[in-house]
Amino acid sequence: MSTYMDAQLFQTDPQIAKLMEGEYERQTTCLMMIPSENYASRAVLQTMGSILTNKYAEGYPGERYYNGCAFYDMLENLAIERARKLFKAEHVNVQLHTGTSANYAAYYAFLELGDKVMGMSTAHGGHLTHGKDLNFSGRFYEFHSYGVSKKDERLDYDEIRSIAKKVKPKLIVCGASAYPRTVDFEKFREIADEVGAFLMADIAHIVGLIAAGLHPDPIKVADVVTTTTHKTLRGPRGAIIFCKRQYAEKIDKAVFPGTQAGPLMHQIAAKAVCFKEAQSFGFKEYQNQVVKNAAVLADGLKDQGLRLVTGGTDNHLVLADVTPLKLNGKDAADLLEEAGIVVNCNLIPFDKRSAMSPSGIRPGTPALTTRGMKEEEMTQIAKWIGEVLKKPKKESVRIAVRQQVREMCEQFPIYHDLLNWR
Ligand code: DSN
Repeated sequence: MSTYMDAQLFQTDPQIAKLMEGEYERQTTCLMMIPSENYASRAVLQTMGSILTNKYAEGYPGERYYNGCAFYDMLENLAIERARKLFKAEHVNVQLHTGTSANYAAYYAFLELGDKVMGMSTAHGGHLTHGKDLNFSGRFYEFHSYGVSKKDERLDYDEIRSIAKKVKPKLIVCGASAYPRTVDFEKFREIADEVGAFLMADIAHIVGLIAAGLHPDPIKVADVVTTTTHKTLRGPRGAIIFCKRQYAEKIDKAVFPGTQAGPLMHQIAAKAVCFKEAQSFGFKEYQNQVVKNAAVLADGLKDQGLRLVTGGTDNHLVLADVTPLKLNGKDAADLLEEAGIVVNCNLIPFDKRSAMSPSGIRPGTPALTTRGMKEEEMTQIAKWIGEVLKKPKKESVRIAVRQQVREMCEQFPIYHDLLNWR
């Protein structure tokens, strides 16, 4: 079997091949610092770009609605067993297409339309599916948001408890997309128990840290846990759901036929590969380095005059307020991209600016750490970020940093033997 980037595509569709070549160049010569992104392994890429995409397999192993699924049954069972072992979970469903599909299916299993739910406000770091009015979650259910405290920008569990007592939700969702601190899942469990609510944890961002034992684990604490597989876990794009055994049937039915039909079996096989990689030598060291790198990056950005939300980080990302440098997050992210440093702009808690032009940026370390970068590189990158943001009118600074970024990337090659079509 060939690698996924071979000469055939160039012959069949040179337009797409050229675009892919451009993206390959971008991924290999830029610093990818969006904390939800990573570089999947060659084995994962190869599995995704394989003949496993060719077949339908609606249903579950041993109970398919299509014939010819013997190999698919075996590979889905392998994915399930590996995920259960890695996370010591009672039940796992590996068919979810995305994090949003996973949250949709979890709500479908535990809620009726219009039920009351609590989730973290997107303005404070929650995900769209945690009740945003523009998302299905905010339209189908009566979401009540909680956020972080104004004092220290951390989750305020007393405040969450008092909202829960007032609202009496059927389900509380914990977990976030832009929260740099440890989440106390036990505390959320206590609150959920006090008000008789189910507890759902969305661990998409921190799942790799959890698998490596670097962040408290909600799998035995929450009733249901959702995660993507492509962020810190470094697998294919996709998602999975864990739940207690007593909810297994409810969750499986909510996934199929409740909210999805044909599973993406090439993605499920690639998830199995990723779970194997996560149990292999080097995975814990990788996650440990992701966290160390984020801490050094945070210190470096502080030294450059950025204000860090919560003052630092416990995980893989930093949420930094760029307004002390008289910039907004969107302009900052655009300037950095010109210099080859790719981050996303982000709202910060109590932001006075809009989501399209917020006050913050959200750099993270998972992808850089996959390239083998360590503390020394993080210190240098923080300096470059400072140089670019402090001189927004100087294109020459961005050009000079771009060149140095290229040179650093050359020292930490990634996918250097994948481009195989010339
Ligand atoms: N869009 C993802 C992120 O960047 O955090 C969450 O789904």
